[in-house]
Amino acid sequence: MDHRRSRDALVLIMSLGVISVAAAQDARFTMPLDSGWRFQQAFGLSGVEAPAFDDSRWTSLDVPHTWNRLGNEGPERSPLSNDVQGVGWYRLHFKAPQVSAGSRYFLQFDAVGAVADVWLNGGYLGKHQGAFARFRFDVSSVINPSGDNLLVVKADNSRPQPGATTQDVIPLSGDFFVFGGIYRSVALIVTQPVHVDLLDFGGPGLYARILDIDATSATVQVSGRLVNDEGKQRQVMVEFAIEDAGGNVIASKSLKSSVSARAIAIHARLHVVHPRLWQGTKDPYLYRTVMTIRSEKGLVLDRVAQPLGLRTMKFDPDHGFILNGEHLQLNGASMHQDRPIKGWAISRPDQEEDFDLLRDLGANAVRLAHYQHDQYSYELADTRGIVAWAEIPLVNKVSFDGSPASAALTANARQQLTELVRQNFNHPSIAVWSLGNEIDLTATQTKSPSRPTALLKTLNELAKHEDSARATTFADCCEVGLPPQVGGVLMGMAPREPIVGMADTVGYNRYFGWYVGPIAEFGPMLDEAHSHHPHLPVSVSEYGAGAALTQHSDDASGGPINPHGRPHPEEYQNWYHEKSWAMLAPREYLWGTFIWNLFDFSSGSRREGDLTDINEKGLISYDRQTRKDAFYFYRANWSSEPTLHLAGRRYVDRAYGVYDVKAYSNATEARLSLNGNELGRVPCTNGICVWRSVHLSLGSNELIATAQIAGHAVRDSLHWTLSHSPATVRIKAGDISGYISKDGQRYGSDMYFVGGNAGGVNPPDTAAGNRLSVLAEDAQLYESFREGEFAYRVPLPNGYYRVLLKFEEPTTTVAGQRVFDVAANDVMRLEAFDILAAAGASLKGVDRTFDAAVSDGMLVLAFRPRRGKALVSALSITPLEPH
Ligand code: GCB
Repeated sequence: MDHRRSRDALVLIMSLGVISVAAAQDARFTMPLDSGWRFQQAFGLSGVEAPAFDDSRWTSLDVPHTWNRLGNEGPERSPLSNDVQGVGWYRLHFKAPQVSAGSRYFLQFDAVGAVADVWLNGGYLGKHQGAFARFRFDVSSVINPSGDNLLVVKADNSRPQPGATTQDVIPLSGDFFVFGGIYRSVALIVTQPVHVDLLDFGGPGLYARILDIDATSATVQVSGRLVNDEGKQRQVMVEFAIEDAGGNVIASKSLKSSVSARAIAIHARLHVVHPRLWQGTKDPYLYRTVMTIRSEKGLVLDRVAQPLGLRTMKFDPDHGFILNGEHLQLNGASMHQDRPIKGWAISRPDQEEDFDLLRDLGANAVRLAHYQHDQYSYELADTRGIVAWAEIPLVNKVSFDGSPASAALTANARQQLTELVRQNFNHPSIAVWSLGNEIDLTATQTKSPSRPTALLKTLNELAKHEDSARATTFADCCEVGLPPQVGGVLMGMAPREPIVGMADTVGYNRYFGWYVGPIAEFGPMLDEAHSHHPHLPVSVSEYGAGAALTQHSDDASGGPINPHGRPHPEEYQNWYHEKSWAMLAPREYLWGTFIWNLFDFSSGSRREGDLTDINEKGLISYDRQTRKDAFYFYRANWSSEPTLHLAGRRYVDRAYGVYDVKAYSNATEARLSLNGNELGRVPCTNGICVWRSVHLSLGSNELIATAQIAGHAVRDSLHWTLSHSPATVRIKAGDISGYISKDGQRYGSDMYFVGGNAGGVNPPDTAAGNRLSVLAEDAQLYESFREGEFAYRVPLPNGYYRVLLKFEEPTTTVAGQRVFDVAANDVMRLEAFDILAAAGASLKGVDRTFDAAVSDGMLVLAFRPRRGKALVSALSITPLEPH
């Protein structure tokens, strides 16, 4: 509590657990109800709300709490996991504070997942449907002001399906786990009979709209909702004030009011002279709007303060986001609200850490996905100058069968949108209200049509009605016209309703290079969408790729990735973001870009990378302990903090002896040394510095990068080991990961290739039961391949080598369709080779061996088609004499 408020505050004396009010004179106060709950996860209990119900054997705990636990332990689901979606009961006995007669009492829940039924002293208070918003009950007539009170909450996060308690509660689906329980705080708020409205969809009851700003003044329209619960007319004085960050009143207005009605709205216009603007991360300056209700005698009856940031935000279809009249490139990331073990029951320090990490990344925008986050997160966005995307959890679908949203679901979505807007109206950081995410998705994944437009239309109108000053948006998954593809499989296009253009702006969730389509199509797709809707401001609301901390690749472009499975080498995420950002950065028309995701997060349907129940597209691990390489790629591009990070640090035991070494840095140039030997200086472009063909030594290798950045000397180092002679090179062609053969030989992932395309006998996400296998002793060695016209340029010490090539014919059953030559350093070694003819059948392994001499440090193996495409599955190059 700060000095401004303390003079009006009640003094609470806590003794022996009884709270009494020493100076019961004025404003509201809040008594936390987070401690001392009893909990039981159970279906089918009855009579729990009755005071006589015996909960003595229930678990004692404090809230925030969730019974679910997901995604915290390694590749297998841990026995400690709890993914039960159902009912949990909470009971709390508490004593009300001693206050003056006639006081009003409100129970406040900051969020309960997902549907809450609440009883006080055996009386039913009501239901709240929706896992994310704050809600309150007026309990003045039910509370026992002097004795014991029993508060009972039934929390229900049943999986949404027809007939379920959650069937009309958004979200109906989503790639995140909806944790059950009282996962945010609970409080009792006590007010005088005349007070600022607390039952305005959980909102503060005080709302400030900026009508006009220029360099000399800002006009702010302040509206307060005043409630008189006394039952008789009351004369009061309402003061509206704007305070600067130092607590000085810089504008104010007092209005006399005679209140008889339950709730009336009172408005005033205030002027701020020479306003200091809220300027994003540059200067997130905050004023406060304060509403004070005084009695005729001048006593404070209630007081509410809200953040106020003076700024204008505009969206231009060609020039992106405009803050206070100036273009601002919004470099953003999305975040969920979960952590290992805690799930959604996160703390304020957790939220601060998340925002610290966002700022450390150099981001200036956040998408608080896919639902309303804790109030404190929006406050953090305000105070740190982060432009925020706020949204409701309308995700993936509006019904279970593809029909338009039901009346009940529409009502729930409207309620959740109203709560979002009212509760967060005053946060200057919020730029857009998002009406939903990928609600056109089901049409591409199933053949049922998606009919979201009626709901979108009503939500858009509602958002504009609630807040005419803010833009609306939504995150689109699949524009009509794009071939719907899932995991590389073309799906029948269901008749869909086009939704792009239904809100003021649009965000595209696009995963080129991951789920759908080649990465190079990302930029062109955006240009096409932009020219298709030339008047629509466009953002990229999601793009991202998975990265496992323990899975690695020698060259992330060497093989296809299975987006829905394992492995997900960390280096692929680096490659993906380097390529994606190169396309996004120059497109000035984009009003924002949001990486999916800043953190790994829990999702009950994922078995990917090296984890289970985790979506690992985060730039940072679920436990926030590890910033992945790609984090530093963005930091190098977005932050002015000196950044120098050697990539590939977790891939320690290396498959090959020669690599390009890469650092992410915002230096203009950087130096590298290997085991104390200087390797020279390279320029850093777009945040990337590369030292080509660095030869590792057998054993341990220490790489040290150094640079000067803005007068600071920076340094980063890592250790790689090479445990076999660099003269032995074994490559698994067309594979993004390495492989240990049945006879114990280590094959690195595909590397040193020039040209050709990676392929496999099975598309990467083929289900286990449908996989084709190759007839060979070590079938896996033959299942991937590189094909086309290509070469391998393998760096090797000079000498004589035996080259063993492994082949299989994946497609044709007719000899003569695929015929090619293989030359080693320009000497023809396999002439007019036909795999099918050599193997005698398709999908059958066949090997060829030849010797080759290396005299200038390089073995070039050229695969030249005569008919069809050349192909190879694996290469093993071993020295003929010891090295
Ligand atoms: C999306 C969804 C998001 C998912 C993400 C993914 O498009 O909007 O909720 O988590 O893709 O990782 O698949």
